Amino acid sequence: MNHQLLATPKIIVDEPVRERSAMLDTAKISRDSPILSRLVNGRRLVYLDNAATSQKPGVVIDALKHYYEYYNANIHRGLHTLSEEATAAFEGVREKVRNFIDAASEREIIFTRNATEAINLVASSWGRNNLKEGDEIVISAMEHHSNFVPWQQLANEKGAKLRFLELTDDGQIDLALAQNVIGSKTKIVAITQMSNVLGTITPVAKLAQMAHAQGAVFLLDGAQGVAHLETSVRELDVDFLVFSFHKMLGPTGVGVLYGKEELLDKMPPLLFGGDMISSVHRERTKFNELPWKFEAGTPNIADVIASGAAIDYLSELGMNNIREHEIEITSYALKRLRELDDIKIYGPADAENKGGVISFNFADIHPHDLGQMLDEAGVAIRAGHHCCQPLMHDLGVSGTARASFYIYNSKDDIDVFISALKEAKKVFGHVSCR
Ligand code: C6P
Repeated sequence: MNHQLLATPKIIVDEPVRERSAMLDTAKISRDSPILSRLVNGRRLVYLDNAATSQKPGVVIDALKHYYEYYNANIHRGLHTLSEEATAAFEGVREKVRNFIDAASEREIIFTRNATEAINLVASSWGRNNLKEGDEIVISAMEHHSNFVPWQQLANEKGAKLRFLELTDDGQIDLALAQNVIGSKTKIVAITQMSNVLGTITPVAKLAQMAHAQGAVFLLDGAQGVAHLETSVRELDVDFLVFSFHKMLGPTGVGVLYGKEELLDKMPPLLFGGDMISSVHRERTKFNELPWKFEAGTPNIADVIASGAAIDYLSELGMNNIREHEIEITSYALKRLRELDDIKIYGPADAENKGGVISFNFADIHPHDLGQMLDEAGVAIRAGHHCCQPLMHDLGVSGTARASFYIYNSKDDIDVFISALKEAKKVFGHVSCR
């Protein structure tokens, strides 16, 4: 075992210089997440890998600890105090989620392990029961593998066709071409709310309308979007929405499937066992009502409860303020990146059309090398194909470097990031001269 990895991280004593953005007090928000005051390779951590997962405020960590220390029990089962308290806290989060995404009923909120599991649930349960040979499934050319492979596999199994919404040169969904793709054979349109590579924010309401006009259902992959954009399932009129809490300040291991009640009602359960039944006989089983019909076995009680603390934290900041802050930070980062020579930035040019995600290649440095060099400067980014290999193929690259921002990032973080890029270029320039 590598004990170095387990060593207690050094904590910064001096408060880092952080500029307050117009919308959010990034200095205070940074102090709220203990991990953001650690050192990495002797430097202040500048965490720019938020599209992969977000850091957690103390209130979320405390909610986890409080559950285990004070009322740890299984839910929906016991009649004792601890079980009743745990059940109330768990079901209370379902109501918070309903309110956060503006769903009509708690019956429409199903807890899963992550967004991926939620998409697989729809593909397996709804898909297997509603698709036949010759039907069409429409996704876009920038989907994450989690919103790609389940549909590809379902299409193969059913003899259905997987079709694609193509992108314009600046990484937006080409709506003119979409008219030719979403047609009478389309049974489901499944699209990301925000690309995890290009940052593109998609025209969800318009696409949902186009799907409904053809009698198709619409699934929104909100894995990137829900953490950053105020999202109302009723305003957007989406049939399914999926997302993961770990990208929105919550713990890992909790995802959500929202589905319109009339659709969920008709779908068979995916997993069978405890909690998802209403009565069991030797020959037959009557399933539980929504949402528990889809939640077999003991759920991730502690992490769901802590996810409620994440919703409270985000709601207090205000989703509109979060969006405004991200536009400000992303505009600044785009401006500073464009000052560099040899940079290729992918996706929409304007921060108004994208979330806080910037993919780029720089000075012929392999994205993995760049990631390592930046790590030495304490800057965490992601490099690679970002689980979007078909998009990488379309872009003509094997991978990109990606910086992604959230509520605690400041312009000061961007300046450190840009300096680290300049330093990397100096080092790699020397290496290639040898
Ligand atoms: N993207 C990234 O670094 P899960 O793993 O189930 O929580 O989320 C899957 C997923 C689905 N859709 C989109 C658009 C996503 O970005 C992700 C996760 C991370 O880009 C991890 S690969």
